Amino acid sequence: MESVTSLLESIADVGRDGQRGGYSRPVFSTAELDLRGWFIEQAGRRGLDVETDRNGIIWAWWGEPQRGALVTGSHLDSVPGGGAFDGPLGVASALAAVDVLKERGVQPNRPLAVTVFPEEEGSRFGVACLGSRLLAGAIDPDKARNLRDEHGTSFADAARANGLDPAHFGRDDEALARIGDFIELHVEQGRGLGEDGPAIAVGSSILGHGRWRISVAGQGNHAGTTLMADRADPMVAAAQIILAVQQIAAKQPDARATVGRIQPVPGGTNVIASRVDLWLDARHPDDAVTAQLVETIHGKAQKIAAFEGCSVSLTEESYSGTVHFDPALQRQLENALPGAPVLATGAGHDAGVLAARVPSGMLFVKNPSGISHSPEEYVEPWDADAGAAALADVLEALL
Ligand code: HGY
Ligand code: MN
Ligand code: MN
Ligand code: MN
Repeated sequence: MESVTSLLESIADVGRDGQRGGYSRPVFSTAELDLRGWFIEQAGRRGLDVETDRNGIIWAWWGEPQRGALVTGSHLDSVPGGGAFDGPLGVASALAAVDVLKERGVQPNRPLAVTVFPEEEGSRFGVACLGSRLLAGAIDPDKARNLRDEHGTSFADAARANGLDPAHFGRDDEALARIGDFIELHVEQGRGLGEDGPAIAVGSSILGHGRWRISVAGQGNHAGTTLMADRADPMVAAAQIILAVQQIAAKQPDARATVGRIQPVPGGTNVIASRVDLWLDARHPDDAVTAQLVETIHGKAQKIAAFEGCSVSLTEESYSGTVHFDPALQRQLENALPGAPVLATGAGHDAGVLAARVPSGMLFVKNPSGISHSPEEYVEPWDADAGAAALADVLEALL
């Protein structure tokens, strides 16, 4: 088996982010396209037959594509300045697990496919798990086609420029029928395993999570000629709203709420902004609590905006309810990995989207600090190889 670490080292220079380190590999960027090429080449080396489906998902087949296959995979795109493991670890481990199965002389009783899903992070077009949502019919294809990146390029145009026909986007029952079971191996994001825990955990559920755009409108004006008493400054309102998000979520056990992105319009140093857009990411195990949390935040934002002479609007951009993985499949994973802890995750995954349509499960590999969506994300080489071996054990038990 080629070690997972050496597989990841072979892409270690692809899409490095100069600003904060880590990797920036947005979908259809040169970096992500290079990684797709790397995957296709690695799959070919293992004798897997590669095809890209109408939603841009790559499938690498061991055996004839047919209903009820065993499928494992993850994503290669990243958040801006993301870690080396979020996504690629699952893909590299699947390739290494194929090596192990072949070395063991395993003769699959059903086809096995390794998949790569596009735009899992939603970093370029704003909706996470876009590829798996299209496959599963979890997003209106028209909405997907018209998603735009920060330069105004639509997902349809970007996809078309990369050989896809956006007119064919959408739920693909034939492809879904091919997935008898789906397993995603992923770097752990959080400290469930911690520094001293075992290398591998089995996933149980994914917290419901969504993204909302909060737009604060004020009065654009001159920074030098507008007296402080005469201002309706949306940046001042936005700053208080961001603080309120933290204060409201901190009071709700198990809630997570983040404003990771803020965009003043026009964003000039000597300009009082006309508008400020901020994006809220809110999550909780109970969907009703998330809804309540967002409503409380919206109400507080309206009060803050009014006090600052501004107005505010909140628009939901995407929401995925809490997902519990298939219990029977989860038991099979636990049986194949005796003693592995069972963990819920606060991170969204393609496996979570697919869980609505096919039996899905996850494995997590220890990340000692738990830090993710950051250059400090890390997996020890021996844990990465333990992950691939565990995935191979699971696949062998299911093949
Ligand atoms: O945002 C998430 O939870 C995932 O990493 N896309
Ligand atoms: Mn991921
Ligand atoms: Mn991620
Ligand atoms: Mn994922």
